[in-house]
Amino acid sequence: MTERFEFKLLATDGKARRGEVTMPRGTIRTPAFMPVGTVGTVKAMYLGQVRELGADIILGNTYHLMLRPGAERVARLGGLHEFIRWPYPILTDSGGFQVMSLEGLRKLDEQGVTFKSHVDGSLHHMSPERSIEIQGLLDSDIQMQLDECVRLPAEPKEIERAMEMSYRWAERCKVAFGDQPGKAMFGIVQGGDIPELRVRSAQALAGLDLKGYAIGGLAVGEPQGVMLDMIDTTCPHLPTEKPRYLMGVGTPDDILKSVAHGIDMFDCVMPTRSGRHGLAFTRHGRINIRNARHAEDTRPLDEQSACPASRDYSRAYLHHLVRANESLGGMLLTWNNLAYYQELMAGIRAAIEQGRYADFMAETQEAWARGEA
Ligand code: PRF
Repeated sequence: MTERFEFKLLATDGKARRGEVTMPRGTIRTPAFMPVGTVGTVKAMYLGQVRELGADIILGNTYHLMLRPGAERVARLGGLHEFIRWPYPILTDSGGFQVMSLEGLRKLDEQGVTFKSHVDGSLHHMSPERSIEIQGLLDSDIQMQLDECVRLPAEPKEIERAMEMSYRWAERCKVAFGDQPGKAMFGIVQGGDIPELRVRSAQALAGLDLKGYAIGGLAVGEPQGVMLDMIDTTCPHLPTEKPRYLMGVGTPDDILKSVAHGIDMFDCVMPTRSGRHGLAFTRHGRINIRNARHAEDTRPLDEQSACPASRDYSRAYLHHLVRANESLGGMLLTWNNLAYYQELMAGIRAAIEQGRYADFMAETQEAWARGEA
């Protein structure tokens, strides 16, 4: 296994890229989907299953883990990988986005973010340096800079202020991270829905020569077309030879299209969270299993799937479990959804290798639209 964090482009097809991140804890095949494990668990899944489905990396959250069980405690327990029994790469988000997403008292200025814990109401401060320190205590393999994500729509002045401060925080995070050859710290492009700000953010961050770049501040209320336009505006100003991560995206359709615009990495709570709420993603589109029309449907979600959750249980049973609020309902739907997301990513990677990404996209979208029954 390699000692250094490295990214190799293996193939391209239009703007779509097939690549590989290698690092001491493992290889990440890109385009990659990272299941979200906010508090040290991919909810309702055994990590062994998550691995078997094809996940090369999972995501953890600085904000949640610093509050409970605490970063220093995780470090004393041997680090996050040992604690949760996932020996493969982990990416951690820096915390600012989660603080701002949660209700309650929070304040953000040049120093960082001050917030009240959702666990016990205690007051906390997180600077860019402390965010990196926490991510280090967790022993995270890919650490994210602290940034400020502005919800859209927003005033241009506000978007500009947040983007510029995020850049200054990137500089501070880079210094705090220092030189760690086997790990990476990614910068995060901000700039809302304003092309000129996106370009400035990307160019400035590219100048820091970081090991990877995320595009943040998207999928926060704007139409999908605006998101894809912002990706198109941003990517030409990021170094070709570094991975590009679109944060918090998205639906299978968002992913399919964003890959076509040059994105390499994704994370989203969609397959896990909506699974727990009764929404199944399949090759034939979405199925809301709570719907009464499934009550006596003996067909599985997808009889051709290799995943037992998709293949072996009737829709009627899944409907019953979800309606009865049984944990197994959320477990089986999450399993189905993560299986589908990873199958989609494998299909995407194969199609780019074969130079048939446009056809793959069209076929995949047709199958979703056709549905069945
Ligand atoms: N910044 C950070 N995490 C994020 C986002 C961001 O802009 C988003 C936006 N979609 C999701 N997660 N740090």
